[in-house]
Amino acid sequence: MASKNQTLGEFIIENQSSFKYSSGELSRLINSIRLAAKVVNHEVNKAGLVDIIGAAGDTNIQGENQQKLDVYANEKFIHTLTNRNIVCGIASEEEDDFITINSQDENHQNKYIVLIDPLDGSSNIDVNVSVGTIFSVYRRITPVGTPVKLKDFLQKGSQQVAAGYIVYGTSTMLVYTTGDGVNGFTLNPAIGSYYLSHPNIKFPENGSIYSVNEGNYIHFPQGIKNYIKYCQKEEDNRPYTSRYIGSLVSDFHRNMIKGGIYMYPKSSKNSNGKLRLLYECNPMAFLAEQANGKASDGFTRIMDIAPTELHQRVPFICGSKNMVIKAEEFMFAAK
Ligand code: AHM
Ligand code: MG
Repeated sequence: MASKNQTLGEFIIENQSSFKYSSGELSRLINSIRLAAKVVNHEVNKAGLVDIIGAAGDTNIQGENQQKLDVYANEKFIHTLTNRNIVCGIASEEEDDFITINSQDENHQNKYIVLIDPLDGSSNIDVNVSVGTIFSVYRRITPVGTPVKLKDFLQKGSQQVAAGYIVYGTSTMLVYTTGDGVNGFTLNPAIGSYYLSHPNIKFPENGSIYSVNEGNYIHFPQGIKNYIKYCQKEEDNRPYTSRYIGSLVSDFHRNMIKGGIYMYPKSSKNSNGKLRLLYECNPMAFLAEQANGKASDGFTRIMDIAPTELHQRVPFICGSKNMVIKAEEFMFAAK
C-alpha cells in the first residue's frame, strides 16, 4: 500500500509484482531514469551560475568544456541507460536517428526501448524558469536478440508500457505511470531521495485554466480561436484564467493538479503544431489518460495516431477531460 513517506526506490520494488509483464527489467529502467535525473537536476540547479563558472562552449577551470544543458542532459540519460544495459534502443529529441544498443550479455535479451526529450523547454533555462525531461517506454516489436528497427519506435502511444516526466521546478519531481495510475515523487535534495508526495494524481474533470501561446492567436485554426473566446466569456464559471509558462512539463503539471487545458494547435506558421508526437505528446497523453484526463489533436485521440516518422509533430490539446471535449467540439464545429 502506497504511503506518503515511501521513497521511489521502495515504491518501485513494492509495485514491481503488480506490473503485468514484471521481470524486474522495467523497474531497473525506471531506476536508471531516476538516477540520471538526479545528476541532471544537480546541473540544472547550477544554471544561474553560468556567468561565474562559464557558459556553453567555454572551458571551465578544470579545463573541461562546458556544455549546453540540453546536450548534457541528452548525454547523461543515454549514457545511464546504455551503460546499465537495460534497454535495446533509445530515440531522443536531440538525436537525428535512433540508437541501437548492443547488449553486452550474449543473449541480447533486453526488450524495452526508450524515447526521451532530455530537456524540454530549455529556452527557459536562461531566465530561471522550470524545465523538464519527458520519457516514454515501449516493448520492442521486432524479435529479442536482434538489432532494433525503426518500427520498434513508430508504435502508437497506446502501446506504451510506461511514461513520465521530471520537472526541475521549485522542487524537483518525478511523475510517472506504468499504466496503473499516476504517482508523483518529490526529490529531497539534502539526502538525494525521491519521496511519494503525490499518490494517484487525477486531473479534475473540469478546470478553469487555459494554457496556450496567445501570441500566435491570429494564426490559429478557427476552432481554437472560438474555443479561446469561449474560455474568455463571462458566463457560468468563466472567464477562465490564462497561464502559459512555455514549458510543457510545467504547464501540464500545474493543470493536472489544478484542472486546466494545454493547447499547442497547428497554425498558419506550423502546419502540424510544434510538439513532437513521440517524445512529448504520447507520454503526456498516457499520463493524462492515466490521471483521468484526455489528449487529442483536436479530432483524434493522440495515442491512436500511427506515427510515420521519429520527429513527427502533431497539434496537441491535453488536460481536464471536459475541457478537452469542449475544445474538440469547437474544432469539429469549425471544420
Ligand atoms: P522544445 O522541445 O524545443 O523545448 O519546445 C517545446 C516547448 C514546450 O515545452 C512548450 O510548451 C513549447 O515549446 C513552447 O513553445 P512556444 O514558445 O512556441 O509557445
Ligand atoms: Mg521538447
